[in-house]
Amino acid sequence: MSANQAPISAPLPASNAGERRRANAYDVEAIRRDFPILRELIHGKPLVYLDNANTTQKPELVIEAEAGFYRHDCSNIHRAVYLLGERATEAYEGARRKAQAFINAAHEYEIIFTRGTTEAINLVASSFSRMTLQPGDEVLITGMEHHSNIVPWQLACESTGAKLRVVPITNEGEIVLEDFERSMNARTKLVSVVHVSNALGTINPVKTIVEMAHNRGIPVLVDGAQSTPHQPIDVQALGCDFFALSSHKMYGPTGIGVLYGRGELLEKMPPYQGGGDMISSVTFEKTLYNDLPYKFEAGTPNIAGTVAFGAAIDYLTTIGMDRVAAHEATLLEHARRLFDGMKGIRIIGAARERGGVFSFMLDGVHPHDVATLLDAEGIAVRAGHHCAQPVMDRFGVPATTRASFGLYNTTAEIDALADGIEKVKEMFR
Ligand code: C6P
Repeated sequence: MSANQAPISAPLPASNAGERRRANAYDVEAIRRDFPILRELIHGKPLVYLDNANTTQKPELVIEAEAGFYRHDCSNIHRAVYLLGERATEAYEGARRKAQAFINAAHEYEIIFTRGTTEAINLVASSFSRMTLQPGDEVLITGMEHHSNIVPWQLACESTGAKLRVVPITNEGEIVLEDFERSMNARTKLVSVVHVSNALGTINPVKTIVEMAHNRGIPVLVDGAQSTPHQPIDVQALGCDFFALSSHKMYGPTGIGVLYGRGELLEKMPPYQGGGDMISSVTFEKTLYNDLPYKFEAGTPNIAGTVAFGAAIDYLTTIGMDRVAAHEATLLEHARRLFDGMKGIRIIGAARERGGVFSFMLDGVHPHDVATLLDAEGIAVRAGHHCAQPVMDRFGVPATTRASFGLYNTTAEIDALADGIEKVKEMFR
């Protein structure tokens, strides 16, 4: 134990964790013991980590899976005939099957590994657009998108002459479905919409949006960066054509994520990048491309990260996403009771359906000062525009302070946040 760590009982071995979860009700203290960083002291105080929308902390078994790959199985994939190569390939492809099961994709080949949500959206914006968009066509997004679901479409529109169209959001931070319906027309070639807003917490009715778009024959991409870590995802039930997610928001490593795509669309789409592994044969005259999913996975990927992402999926599956969702709903309810009606605070975003994201402004205090003062209390929250500048513009603020919850947070930590906010208010009185 380092000098920066608070003494707590040792984590149970990973092999016991599953048994423990199945046997017991949601045991947040046992879950916390799986995360070594939660024993860190920050400025001498216990860490209260409330920046889960930004990235999540990693359980011991994910850290061990990544280290274990390098210790025992390190080799490149899909090309070595020796045993290590076989083990590495099996571990990598095993993670693909885990991701497939986790989001209930119909086929393994519909899971494309990318660096994360951003690259997954860029892949579609680049490849699907080259195949589809003509001058005058439209791509439809909403006013609450992350920059990762805006800029790739601006680039695609610039290179094809298509137009980006935006469905506005209300003062509550919701989209009005009738506006959505009205914004689609014969030129709309793709709808790309965030499932859960990282800046407002709004949960969008993506199943309904998919139905509305499909009635007009328009495919739909769902940005699932902020939904996948918090609720069960079933891409077949949602009916979407593409779904993007990031491992690092799901208690897995950075630099790995997934683009789910419906097989028949992926089959038709041209490659995104060229290089090793995405080919079946190359001559100077002509290259034939590999089958799915490899057609979209050029070059040596983040193998160890992918294997550890598989371990993170196992971890979430063992706990159960429905139980994660139920736990986080109690956190949200607790936070609502504390913050709704608190003096001197303005909550940005009041959607009826929302996840565990609290964006707020304190009267007369800059969000960065709020976050810095909370850090002195050991509380980690994010301040800034959250890569959603159009949302900030919509609400007339330059930035917000944002607390976002994860599966290991407790109501006591939300109380600590409320106490911290009171202290900040006191200092600026
Ligand atoms: N939002 C946040 O603090 P990447 O970086 O590719 O893993 O995820 C990008 C992304 C895409 N869509 C949404 C809705 C997101 O929230 C994010 C990442 C982080 O809110 C970092 S800006």
